[in-house]
Amino acid sequence: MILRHLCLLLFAGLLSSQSLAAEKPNIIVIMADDMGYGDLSCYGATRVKTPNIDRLAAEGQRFTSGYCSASTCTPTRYSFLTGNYAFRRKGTGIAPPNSPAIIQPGTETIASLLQNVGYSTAVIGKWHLGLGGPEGPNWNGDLKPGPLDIGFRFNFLLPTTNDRVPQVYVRNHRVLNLDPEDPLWVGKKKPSADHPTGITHRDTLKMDWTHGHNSTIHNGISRIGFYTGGHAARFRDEDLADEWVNQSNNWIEGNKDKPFFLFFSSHDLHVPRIPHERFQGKSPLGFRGDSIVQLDWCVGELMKTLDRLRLAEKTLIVFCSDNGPVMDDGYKDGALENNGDHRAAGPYSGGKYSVLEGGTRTPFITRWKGRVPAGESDKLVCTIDMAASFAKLAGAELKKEACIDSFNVLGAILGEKGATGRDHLVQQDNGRGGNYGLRVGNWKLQRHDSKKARNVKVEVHLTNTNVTRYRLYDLSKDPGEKKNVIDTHPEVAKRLIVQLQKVITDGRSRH
Ligand code: NG6
Ligand code: CA
Repeated sequence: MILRHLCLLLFAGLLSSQSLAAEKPNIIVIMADDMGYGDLSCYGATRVKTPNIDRLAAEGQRFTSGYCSASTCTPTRYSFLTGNYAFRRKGTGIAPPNSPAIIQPGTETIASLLQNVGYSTAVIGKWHLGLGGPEGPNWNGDLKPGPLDIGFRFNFLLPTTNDRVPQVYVRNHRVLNLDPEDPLWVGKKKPSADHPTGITHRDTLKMDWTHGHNSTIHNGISRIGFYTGGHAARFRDEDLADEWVNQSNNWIEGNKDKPFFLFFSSHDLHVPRIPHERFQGKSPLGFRGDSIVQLDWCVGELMKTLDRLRLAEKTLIVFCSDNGPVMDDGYKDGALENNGDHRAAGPYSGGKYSVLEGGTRTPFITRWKGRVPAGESDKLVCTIDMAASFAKLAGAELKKEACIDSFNVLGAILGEKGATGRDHLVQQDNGRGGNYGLRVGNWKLQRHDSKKARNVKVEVHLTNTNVTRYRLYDLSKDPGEKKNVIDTHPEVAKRLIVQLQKVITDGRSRH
């Protein structure tokens, strides 16, 4: 009898995230780039079909209040890895081609937390968090510090983002296939008067630019920044997705015998949107939609690998995005022209670069076969919370001074009954000094600090914040943030203004 009781207790304990013994499943985080809330068929898209991601959602939890922490790439990725809001640190805005490493060795990250408890850890895909010391990346030598110095055991990277130079892979500390006879140079200034650019050779481009993106040409596409050399190391844009999948499959296969953490960091659907030839024309939305189809294929391949290796029941997959959608982000790829009635941000307003919901409320799906029940969740969760949540899941010790804005929302991630999400979330647009959003329940406060937004009509003056401008929305009635209700709810506005300022001033939000 006592034994039966004990067994039952143990069993119940095992099924709850509160259990003392860590479960240590494999963890794969698939992060899409620039994907909006409405870009997947499981989130309501009708003009693009995403059967593989839909299957993930059908077999797991599909969140309706899943967020990334910023509406641009670098700050979201910084926050995802470190568990710290990016607005707390200078230099966390969109990183340029020659950016030094933004996350310093010694910083606790999601990868170091998991590595410390025996996980194999890898990042494959887009990095965009800088490489190298204060002088920037040493492209022809060791690219240190990089992911290997903050908790990853393997990296295979697109160093920045593919509209920025250079188009080379970085495997661990080195540019892959670099011929020392043909050194790689990357810089801000045109290297010679006759260096072909998107301006001088515009008529030769296979995809024209609309703004910026008119410096060095590679693969018929002009980019942000200049580079020369490294020809043997250069890749074709069309092959990126295949490479991420091949590298991931090999790595999973080689690490299947102990728990692993893979950050699969897709470049789809960031510009330049150049899907592989076999995906071109596969959606009626132009290359933007075709890139969604390509990403869906990648997810399907990863799922196949897990099934083949019988790992689906030992692996938690989280699918998320790094910021909301954008149509024209610098190239004429037909995104706008072919968009029709597709609503990339779903019912929300704004998108990439914005603190409106469309900027950060994004697809968020968790699947762990046999462990996470199928269903929909309205719990508030954010990419920044994965650090604390996975620490709990894997039995890693989370020190008070680490991951200071990351909350343990593991119960919500696992779809457990009665679990709660966050009770508030700060959203931001770019690095330090940008604009903010604060969601508390159904209330949404916008705080516009940037000069551009200062001529909005409504002002609430508080002594310590009298240069900022605020707006308030009730998301339960107005998900599109169209009707500013600050005048009719001044007491709510004041409460939220004080709460947001406290998160900023306190220097941390997990206490
Ligand atoms: C902007 C680029 C945009 C994109 C973005 C970063 C211009 C005019 N715009 O500065 O094309 O690269 O940075 O995107 O250059 S992110 O998703 O990586 O944050
Ligand atoms: Ca992005």
